[in-house]
Amino acid sequence: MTARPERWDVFCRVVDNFGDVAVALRLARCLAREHGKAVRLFLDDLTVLARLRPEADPALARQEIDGIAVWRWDAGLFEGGAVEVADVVVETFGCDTPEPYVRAMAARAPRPRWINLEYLSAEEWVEGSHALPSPHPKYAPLTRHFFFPGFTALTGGLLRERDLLDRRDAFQADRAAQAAFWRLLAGAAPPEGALKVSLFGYAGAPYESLFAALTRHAGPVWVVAPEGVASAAVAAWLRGNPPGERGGVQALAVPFVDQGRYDELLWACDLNFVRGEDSFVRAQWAARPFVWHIYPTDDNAHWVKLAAFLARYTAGMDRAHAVKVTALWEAWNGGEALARAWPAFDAALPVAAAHAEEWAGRLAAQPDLVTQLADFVAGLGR
Ligand code: TRH
Repeated sequence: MTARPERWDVFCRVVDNFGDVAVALRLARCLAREHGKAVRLFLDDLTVLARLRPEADPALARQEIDGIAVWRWDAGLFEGGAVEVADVVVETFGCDTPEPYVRAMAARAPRPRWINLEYLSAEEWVEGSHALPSPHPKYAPLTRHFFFPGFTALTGGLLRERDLLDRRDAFQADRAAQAAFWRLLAGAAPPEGALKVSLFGYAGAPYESLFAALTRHAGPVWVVAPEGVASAAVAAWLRGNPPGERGGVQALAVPFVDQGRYDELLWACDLNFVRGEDSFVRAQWAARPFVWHIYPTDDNAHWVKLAAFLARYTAGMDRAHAVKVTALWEAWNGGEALARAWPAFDAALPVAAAHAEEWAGRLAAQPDLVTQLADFVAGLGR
């Protein structure tokens, strides 16, 4: 008789945008595919899932996507103990496991192991907080452990599918695959030798100023912006010009692509503007230069996080290059004109490309987040 797979329940509430679902889905998928877990993903907004995985149907209360059971987290779903508690429970980003479910967890023997997956930050305090237990105030000894993604050996690491880097390398070495990718996405291939740029960011970044700066690049430029804030900025900048082109820059607004294709877009470009959490990590795995638009918070805490990441990312660079990268990232996040920061950054792109490869290689030497999480949970015993 074969043992039944360990059952994991992952909870996710959409705060805004795509990142919450993107991370929860990636985590659930790796647990199922790579670690043989039976995973249920409870999600309060399936419309976001359907953007990332068009096969998802927001009208369905339950469906299977990528080997995961996806359950719509409707009000009242957990009342009366209607949902059986799993062996391991993961709440993402402090989304609060529903009270009736927590009560059932406390009553279950053996008690489920309980994880809160936190947001990614490069700040130093993360190492001290990673894996700390927190007994539930009402249902002790039910204990939740805080699991922090991160960039160092003393954190939980980063989400990375087992085959990701092999698929990236194969794609980046295959010109025919890239040409087919561009044909499908844009209906044409970029001009030979073009600087290929993907664009994904929040409102407030200096898009206009970036486009103006790109017109000063020595050679053709090809900008691709999936539907959203960035594609609207492309449309605004192109208004009144021949379709798709202005000042030597070909700029394309394309549909929002699914999560798998978005990786290919990052792999196919020479420079990626990314944001939030998940696209930020994917850009690092793409091993290409990137610019991060951090999720802005009202208390300005994002500047501290940005500085923490920049400090780690630029630590291995020569000083002059670190200054160029920092200046451009700060201008992008501050909504300032890029005219001053761009030329030096642009000229240093070949150096940045070598650094991006080296950085990705360094991160890849660490175990991925889901492997670390599965090991950590196994170590908690039963
Ligand atoms: O969408 P984001 O801004 O998400 C978030 C949320 O704002 C969240 O509340 C916040 O806390 C978190 O960031 C830090 O950015 P993110 O995290 O990069 O998620 C975007 C996802 O969308 C990512 O998986 C890539 C994917 N994507 C596609 O699949 N296709 C596309 O065309 C694009 C542009 C992105």
